[in-house]
Amino acid sequence: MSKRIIAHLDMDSFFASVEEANTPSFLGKPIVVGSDPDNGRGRGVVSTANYRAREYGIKSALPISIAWKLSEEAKKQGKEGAIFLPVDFTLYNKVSLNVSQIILKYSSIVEQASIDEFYFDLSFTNDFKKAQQICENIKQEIKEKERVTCSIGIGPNRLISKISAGIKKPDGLFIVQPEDVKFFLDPLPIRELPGIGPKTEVFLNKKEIYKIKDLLKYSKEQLREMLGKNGESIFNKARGIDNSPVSQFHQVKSIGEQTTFNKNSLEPLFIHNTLKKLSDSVLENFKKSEFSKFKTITLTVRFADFQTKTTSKSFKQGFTKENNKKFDLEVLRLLLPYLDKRSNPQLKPLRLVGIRVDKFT
Ligand code: TTP
Ligand code: MG
Repeated sequence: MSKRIIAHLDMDSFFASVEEANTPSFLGKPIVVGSDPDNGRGRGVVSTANYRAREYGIKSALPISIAWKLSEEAKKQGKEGAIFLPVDFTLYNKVSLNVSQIILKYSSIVEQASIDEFYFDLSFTNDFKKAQQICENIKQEIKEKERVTCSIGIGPNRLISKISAGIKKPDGLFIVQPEDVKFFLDPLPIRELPGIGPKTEVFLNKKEIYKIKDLLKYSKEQLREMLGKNGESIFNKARGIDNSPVSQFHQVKSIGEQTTFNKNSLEPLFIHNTLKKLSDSVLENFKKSEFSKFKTITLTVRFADFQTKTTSKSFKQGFTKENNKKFDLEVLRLLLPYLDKRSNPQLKPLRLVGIRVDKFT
């Protein structure tokens, strides 16, 4: 078997970064996404904070009231107070989907592991240098299109790629070659191993096991005795062994692209040309997929004032990979009402258009 090359991509301070990218006035500000702080009386927790807000000690799972206090203290020191925002899953899901589409252009085997994490298989490159170049391209494209950063780890299996993705956050790229796995893992705290949570960590610390190399002194049987079923898997992980494949089980359910104009516009020719480029690219991606037809087209427009509208239309017969003309025509039909008073009564200029296809067969 030729060597495996697996990458893991994790978005940086995902919810907060997306919020920051979506509202120009938030740019560069400390941002906290989570429950309502209610002037310090709020009862929920922080979902995430961007890296600026993390400088104040604000992070995921911290009570929102404490986050509020930390922000107030920062203000007293003359620093900028944090912007507190509620969770907007629809928005984050959309970006997550866009990110998956970008990765799919570079690898056909992509597994979504959570809203902001993806594994993808780059074994076809048969070369870590080439895999690195691909990952740099992916990072660049995400930055350009979604205006957010991510961190990627590359390794000989999922385990190593996942751990290495966290090494250089934010906006990092870290590569662990097969011959460096031991050198990489040995000094890391045991908590870095997926499967060792806070309780197991405390339990193992009591046995003087702190670093991954400390685990190497124990046999499979001893670890099984200490940790039950999980012990055997920890034995393998401590040695960097992980043969699990990247599974496409979590399949991409739709293909779409969107773009924000450099300048707001209601110029029919410009908007149509922009949309045509997007729909060409969507169709290109669809042609690369294993599906034969899609049945639904969704158009998204965002007005200058950020109001966002979508129109979906389903077609019984669906579109095949050859239906280019018909597809273009239907996209245009969805767009036209937004260019006049039918769906845009105040004739507001647009700032973004997007096109998405789904309901695959
Ligand atoms: P993470 O990838 O764990 O965190 P993150 O992307 O915010 O930051 P990092 O740069 O360290 O990767 O989680 C992804 C998203 O999941 C996060 O943006 C918000 C959500 N989340 C919660 O809602 N609660 C939590 O406790 C955690 C950890 C994450
Ligand atoms: Mg993340």
